[in-house]
Amino acid sequence: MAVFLSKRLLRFALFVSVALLTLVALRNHSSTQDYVAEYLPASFDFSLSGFTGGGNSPQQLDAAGKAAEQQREAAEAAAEAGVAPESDIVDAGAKALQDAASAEGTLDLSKDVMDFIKPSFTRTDGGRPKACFVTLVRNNELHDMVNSIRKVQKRFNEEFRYDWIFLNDVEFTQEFKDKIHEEIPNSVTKFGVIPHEHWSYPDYIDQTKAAQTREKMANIIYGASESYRHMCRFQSGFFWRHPLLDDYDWYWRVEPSINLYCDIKYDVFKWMQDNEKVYGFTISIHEYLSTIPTLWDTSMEFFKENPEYVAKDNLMKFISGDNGEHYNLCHFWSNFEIANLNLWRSPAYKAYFDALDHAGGFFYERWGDAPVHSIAASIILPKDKIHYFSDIGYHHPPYDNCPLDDRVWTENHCDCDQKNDFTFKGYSCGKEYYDAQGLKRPVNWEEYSH
Ligand SMILES: Nc1nc2c(ncn2[C@@H]2O[C@H](COP(=O)(O)OP(=O)(O)OP(=O)(O)O)[C@@H](O)[C@H]2O)c(=O)[nH]1
Ligand SMILES: [Mg+2]
Repeated sequence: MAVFLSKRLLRFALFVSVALLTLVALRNHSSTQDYVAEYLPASFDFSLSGFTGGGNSPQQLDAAGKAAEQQREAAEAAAEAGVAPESDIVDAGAKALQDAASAEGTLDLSKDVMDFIKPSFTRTDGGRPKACFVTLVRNNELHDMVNSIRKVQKRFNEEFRYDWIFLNDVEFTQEFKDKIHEEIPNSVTKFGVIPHEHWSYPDYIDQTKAAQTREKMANIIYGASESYRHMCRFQSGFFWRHPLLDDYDWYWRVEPSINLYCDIKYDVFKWMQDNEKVYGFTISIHEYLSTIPTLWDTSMEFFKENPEYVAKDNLMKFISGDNGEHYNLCHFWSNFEIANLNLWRSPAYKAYFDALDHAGGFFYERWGDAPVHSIAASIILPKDKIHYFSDIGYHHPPYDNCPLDDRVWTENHCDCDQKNDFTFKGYSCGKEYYDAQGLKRPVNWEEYSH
């Protein structure tokens, strides 16, 4: 009789636990979806986004279900032995489902990229940002590199004295290092070789297919180049993982053959830090579609599957004119970046890069680091974290950013021609940027649009 009763009790407990588990799953489903819905463009198709339950992919749900099942079995055995009250069986099942889901990180909706970056806004050692210049460069670009360094030193760094990091896929020559030391004797300089796995094919890439792509793309700029693809992949997914950058939170990317046209009289890193900005640029431009045919769809697929990475109030409008349906090809020109390294170190960006890398477009197409950085920053950051440095006169062949504000131009001794400013010209994305940020265009912008 006692055995009969306890079996009935157990069946009842199991029934209650299954009912409660279903309720938990359903509740998570609607609340998660509601939470992310406001952060995503309306055109995001939730039916494709892995929202089959609690924001989990089917595999993750399976894992959660299996874990819950195991816990339930254990609880059932314990109950049979007369050690666990019925309520514990229910709690154990529900908890197992939640534990398994949050172990996958899918229910952790606080995985905001800003939580990851914020600690680097509050420096305790006198407020000086942990910042450096970072330059990827070849030995044979020494001359053009020295020209860039001279400009940056003269216009900014003689006063602020931030470190310079130089990276290369091969060892720097002694001549290269000596010349750099000579140019910047008062700055810390560090020279690093890139680890082989950051500049080579991962095992999931079909190298024959990659070689065929290079042949097919021979008539596209850098389409036939293998090293250019390694460079773009490195700038997208690895420069910030180089051990020499571990000591820093902020970087300014500098390339050979660039120019700074105006004095920069304030500490731009400190400005970024104090104003809690994350990504700063000077020039924006449209990408060649033929280099990135599947980048947008691959990216959207990732964000649909991982909607918790989509920032509230993001800058989607800058990169898409139809709320995420299509890419408008706009991107920040990444040869200049002043940004927070923790953006790239964040779980959100790392997962995004990983998805892109596995999709293979760095090699099977010719994905550039500029659209990759830009799509990520525009989606995973709140838009007020992105800053356009209209006051920094900058040149990377063939385009200029030249301050249109006469006061800024004069006070900072600029030597560029405002007529050459690229911001509002046809192929630029300045208009898209101003509109997406809700910024008022300069009064005289039309004068400089042709
Ligand atoms: N060490 C090394 N650096 C490279 C290699 N290819 C490119 N770089 C560097 O990577 C950065 C980007 O390369 P660029 O050739 O300037 O690419 P880009 O800016 O898209 O093209 P350009 O319009 O030609 O300047 C520059 O700082 C280059 O010096 C390479 O094979 N090895
Ligand atoms: Mg360049």
